[in-house]
Amino acid sequence: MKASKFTTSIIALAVTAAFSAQAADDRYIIKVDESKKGLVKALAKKLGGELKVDGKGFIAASFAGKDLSQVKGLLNNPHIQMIEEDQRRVPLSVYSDTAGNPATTQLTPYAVVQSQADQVNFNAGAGMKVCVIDSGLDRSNQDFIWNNITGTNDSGTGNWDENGGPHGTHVAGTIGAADNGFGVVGMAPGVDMHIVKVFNEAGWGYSSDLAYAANICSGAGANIISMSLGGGGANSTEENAFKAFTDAGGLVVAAAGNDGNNVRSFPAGYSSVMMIGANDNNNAIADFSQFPSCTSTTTTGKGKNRTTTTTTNETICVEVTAGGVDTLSTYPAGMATSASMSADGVAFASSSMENAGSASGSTFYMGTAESTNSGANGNICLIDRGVISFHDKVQNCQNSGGVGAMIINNEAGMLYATLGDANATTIPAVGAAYEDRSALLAASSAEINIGASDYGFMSGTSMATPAVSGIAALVWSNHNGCTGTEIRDALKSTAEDNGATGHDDYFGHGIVKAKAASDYLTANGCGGGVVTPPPVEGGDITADASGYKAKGKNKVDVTWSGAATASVDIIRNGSLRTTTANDGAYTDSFRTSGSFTYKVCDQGTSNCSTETTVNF
Ligand SMILES: [Ca+2]
Ligand SMILES: [Ca+2]
Ligand SMILES: [Ca+2]
Repeated sequence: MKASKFTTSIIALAVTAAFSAQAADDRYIIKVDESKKGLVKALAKKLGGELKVDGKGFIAASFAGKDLSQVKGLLNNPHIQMIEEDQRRVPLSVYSDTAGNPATTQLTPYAVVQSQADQVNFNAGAGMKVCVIDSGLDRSNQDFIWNNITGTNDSGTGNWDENGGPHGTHVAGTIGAADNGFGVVGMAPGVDMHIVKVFNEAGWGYSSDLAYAANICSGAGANIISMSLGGGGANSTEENAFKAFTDAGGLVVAAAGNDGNNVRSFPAGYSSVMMIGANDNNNAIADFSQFPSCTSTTTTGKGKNRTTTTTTNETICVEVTAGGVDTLSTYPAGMATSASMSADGVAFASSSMENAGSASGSTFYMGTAESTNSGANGNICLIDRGVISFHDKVQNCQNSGGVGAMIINNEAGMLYATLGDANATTIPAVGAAYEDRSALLAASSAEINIGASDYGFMSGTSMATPAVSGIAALVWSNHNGCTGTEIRDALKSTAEDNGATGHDDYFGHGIVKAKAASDYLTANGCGGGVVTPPPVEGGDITADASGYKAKGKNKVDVTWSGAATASVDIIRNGSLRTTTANDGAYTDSFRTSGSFTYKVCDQGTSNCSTETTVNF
């Protein structure tokens, strides 16, 4: 079997506009000559406008009850360049990463919030250990509690703590990056990990490598095996290795694959291994996430006796999903490129376009930057997307003396772009989200940085898999009397249904939720849905119920003694049927058939008789 790693370069943000285009709150943007802005502000105020935003070269104001043409009519002034509706924008992403520079600030990847990992405390004393079978974890990254991490060298792939590409380091960070004020935070921060390096840059491994690795994980005392890898074709040696680990109480988690088709990958396809799909930050399935069928067919007998049986088995398809599109995590030091920016000292999300470096200064709004403008000299250019190429915009900023460029999207979401192959510019340039436009234009200073980073983005079911492994460790650390299979069942029972209603091939049970799973185990015990009812308190009340038919109706005579209150509650099938005088007898009457369980309780208390069942 070829085991190819499951990283995809597809940055497929299918963010179709989901915001309203209607004019909102009678708000308008008025573009003005900056030098005459005070005059226009005074005019707007005089005409009943209420100033909302005082930006560079524009203001935003509300005019109660006025439509666009009325406002244009009111504000007929030569210093006004343009008036347009101030559209209401809402955040498109249900979840997003926190913004900032990970070298100095700890960022929370969106999947942490989406999966409720931030709502459960990791219990470091529980001794959870996750075994990561991947391309090594590079010791150069500082965002790990290295004392808690061990590994196994492999003669074929080299030292486990030297990266064979960034994949394994990224995966490990999603599981257990430390909660320490910088970098990122993992699902189970600081969890013990054992690293088995089965890949190097070439990205190859074999079934036998994985079977061997499973034994190493077992020997290292791991509770969980996390494999962001897979390939086609089952192999009995490999399957037996993971089944043995599971049978011994462990949990094995593996990626569904990134080909966006219904092919079943292995080891995820084995019943003993939990298959993980990837969703994005809008709770949508990743377009690359594989979705094998949950049905399998087996043929028995020969000739006329040949029978084909189709069985449904949810352990051979995707069981749950977690965030795996544009996942921010750890890289070997300096191997990632990242951008960070701030405006008036506040961090904003940004994307790296081109030209490593740092720049800071006053902001200068260049519109769409179709020509040079001496006002940009020494400043950070704020530029709207549109009309000319990104490269030419940055070139015009630079030729104007600008020290850095920020290009703001003209449609919803973050602007991800480059300056092209023939880049002749040298100043750092970043993309910015449309949603931040007003705030950015209102800022008077900005700072942008593009550089080699220890943190970067990857997409793939490879990124969703360690998210689930880490969440399993997090939940399990609070319920460490459970088995891996019980943790697996709890994660499935409490996953948030998405996509087609109910269990489906893409999401399985849905997006994992750590808090819900932990609460579920607290409420139900490790066995989950098998609820052991509390012993029925007989108290002093004894009761009986007998059913009969009369005039086409079902009748039940309930009789009791020993109740202490003036009235008693008659409980039928767990719900209050009536409260009646404590006179020892009540007759219930109804037409529906079925099974009816009665008990009698002191009014408003849980002091009840035992239950008696009557069937019609
Ligand atoms: Ca950290
Ligand atoms: Ca499976
Ligand atoms: Ca579903």
